Amino acid sequence: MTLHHTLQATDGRARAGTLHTAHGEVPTPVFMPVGTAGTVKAMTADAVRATGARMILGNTYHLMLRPGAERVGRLGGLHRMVDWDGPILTDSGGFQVMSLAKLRKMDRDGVTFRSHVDGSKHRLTPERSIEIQHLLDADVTMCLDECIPFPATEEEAARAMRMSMLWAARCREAFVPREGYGLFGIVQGGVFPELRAESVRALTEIGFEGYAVGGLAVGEGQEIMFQTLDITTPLLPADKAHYLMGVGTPSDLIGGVRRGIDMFDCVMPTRSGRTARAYTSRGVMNMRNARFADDATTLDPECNCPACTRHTRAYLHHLFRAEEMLGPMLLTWHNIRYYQRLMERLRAAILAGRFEDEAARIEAGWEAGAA
Ligand code: PRF
Ligand code: ZN
Repeated sequence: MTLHHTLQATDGRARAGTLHTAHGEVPTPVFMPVGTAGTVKAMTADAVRATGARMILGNTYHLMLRPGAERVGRLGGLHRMVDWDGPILTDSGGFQVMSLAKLRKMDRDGVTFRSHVDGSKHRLTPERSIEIQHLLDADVTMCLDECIPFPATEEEAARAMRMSMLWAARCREAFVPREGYGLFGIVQGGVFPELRAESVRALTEIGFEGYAVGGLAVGEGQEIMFQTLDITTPLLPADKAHYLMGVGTPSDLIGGVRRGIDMFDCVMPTRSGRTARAYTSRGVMNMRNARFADDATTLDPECNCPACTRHTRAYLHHLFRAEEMLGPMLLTWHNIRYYQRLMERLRAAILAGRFEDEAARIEAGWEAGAA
């Protein structure tokens, strides 16, 4: 059987399920730490596992440029190269080309661009993106799509969405099915309800092992993102996994789960960890802040990560002020653990039929900390 998703419980539109993959089962809702270039930055694979993370994300764009997809294939695939025996989802490259590459030239067949690393010229087509993701040995392969910036006109959103749907059909053709592996389609269409509905119809007609909502968290703000989810997730096949790409803050994750999302990825916990921002049960804290210099208390008393169980806020503050590597390492560990625990709590609450109670309890903690 190909990769698939089963449901254990629903509470409102929130869902608790399991993603069944070639590299094991993943309880959902799930947050996938981002391992862009073959590493979750500042973390060993053992450390990532110790946070409770069960699935990570890798990037076609970065890995095709360095060390090269064929080379990763020769090294036995991404799991072997990074020592991650759990499932891996890879993004298709289109989004990263648009945000990182230089001199991009998009045509109906694909996109040509220059590497942000060394300026060398490369081309991604739907077929090449799928081939690269096969070489990486991704459990979940993503279709090549075009994510437009916000704001965009309805004409521009329609053009990009329809081209992405043609590319999705070519990705489906190019994808070689294997036991436990799957291909996800990506819904586009900006903030326009009719375009989102047309995109879902096009993708479900082709048929995928899972469905992602793309084109959100690109500057539209949380309210418009939630409104777009409200009109999109109810249209997705209920028996397939729903993945919200590149999202988000803890508040975004609660709102996404509430609206029927099963999977998330975001650089936020890792990137924030490297810049001294800690997500805690009492809200966000910047560990560089002078008020932590003599603070001998625990970063987050509700957390069981090494930063919280073995160190003080004052020590974390010192590490960042002294620009020691251990600062980013400990805070990345903490932030990923925080995101994992958030997902664990939401899943348990859905199974118990008290999702809204738990969401309110978590949000009350952030507000108490802000006061
Ligand atoms: N498409 C792809 N990857 C993505 C996005 C998208 O729309 C987003 C949007 N938030 C993040 N990553 N392929
Ligand atoms: Zn912690």
